[in-house]
Amino acid sequence: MSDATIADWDGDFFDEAVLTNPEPFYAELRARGPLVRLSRYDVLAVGRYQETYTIFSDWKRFVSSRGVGLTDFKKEKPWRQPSIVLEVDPPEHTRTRTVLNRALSPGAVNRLKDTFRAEAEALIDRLLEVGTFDAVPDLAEAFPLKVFPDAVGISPEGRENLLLYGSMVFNALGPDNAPRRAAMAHAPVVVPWINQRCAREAITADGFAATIYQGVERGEVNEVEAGMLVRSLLSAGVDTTVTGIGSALWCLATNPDQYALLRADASLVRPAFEEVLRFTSPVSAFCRTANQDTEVSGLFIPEGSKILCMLGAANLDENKWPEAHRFKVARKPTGHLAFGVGIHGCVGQTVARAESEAVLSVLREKVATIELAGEPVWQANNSMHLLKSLPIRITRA
Ligand code: OVM
Repeated sequence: MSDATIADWDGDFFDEAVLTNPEPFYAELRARGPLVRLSRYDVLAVGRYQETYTIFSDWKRFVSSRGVGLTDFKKEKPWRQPSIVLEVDPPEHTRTRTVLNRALSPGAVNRLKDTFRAEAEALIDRLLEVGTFDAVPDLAEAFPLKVFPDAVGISPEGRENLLLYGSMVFNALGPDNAPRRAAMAHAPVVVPWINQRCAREAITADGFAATIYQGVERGEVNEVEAGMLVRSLLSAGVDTTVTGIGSALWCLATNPDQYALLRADASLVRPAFEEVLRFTSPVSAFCRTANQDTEVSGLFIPEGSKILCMLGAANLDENKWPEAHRFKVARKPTGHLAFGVGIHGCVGQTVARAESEAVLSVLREKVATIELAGEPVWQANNSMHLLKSLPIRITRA
């Protein structure tokens, strides 16, 4: 084994100016080598495609059970009871993942497509009447906040808590900075609300949550675990899709030639969304923890090292993606890491695609032009690259 030492860098990913504009950080990270040590946080960081792929897919050496944020669950108490699917390794992971795989299966998601489409039509018809609006609250948040909790099977009231909870979950992966503290301030109200929504008596008879609870009858999970898996859906399914849809609108508003291509060819809806994911990486970074002394690309990684895996940087690596910094709806970026890779790869990606494809399909049919009506504003978040505000103007086709 080679034991070359990983060089230090004092770059600060969790600075609010970097979180809202991460590209320069990503570029410097890739330029500095396969791995760097971020001295401020005493974590390793990886941002080239190949090594990010290697570390993210190797669940034996680089575990999730010690947490996927900066906190090492072996040394510090997590802010909430760990997720029983995200923050575990096989064999525990295999059992819970099976239950989620079934609940979010292609068949289950296919049955929702007509509803997603009808909701997208109703929403975009209303927005065409208005013309100029903020695409973050009025579209990117409005659409998932309607269709996703309906699909899970949770009651309509209090849904604004879902965004507040998502903000806690994703900011909690970072250090104790201002975005994390602002999000956590809502915990006393939001955490009990979420936990109540996950209970068997609170869910509807026909959603993803009901399928998860069928895992109890099948002897795969107990009732407490089923509630925890519903919590996973509510943790991971809202902010991510809000960000994906918002970033799609941002990409199209700022690349009118690419929107014209999409308008001309319905078969580009799916690849266009994959390119949005590659180009913007809604989840910017998750950690893994080295569970043994090991090496990657000839560099020594001591046991216990946290490794910040910069999916956003890997998705912009010029060595993997020619013209990586251009948004091209026809690129078909197979192998992008926006959904992760390996056993922990996004279990809800079929739902995410169905939601975004409903929105993009209706958009390309009904909307002739999308343009900025003001400056886009990004929201500092410790593990997501998301918009706070996107003023746009749309015209009818
Ligand atoms: C969870 C979960 C799963 C994926 C992502 C996520 C950090 C949470 O199981 O709670 O966001």
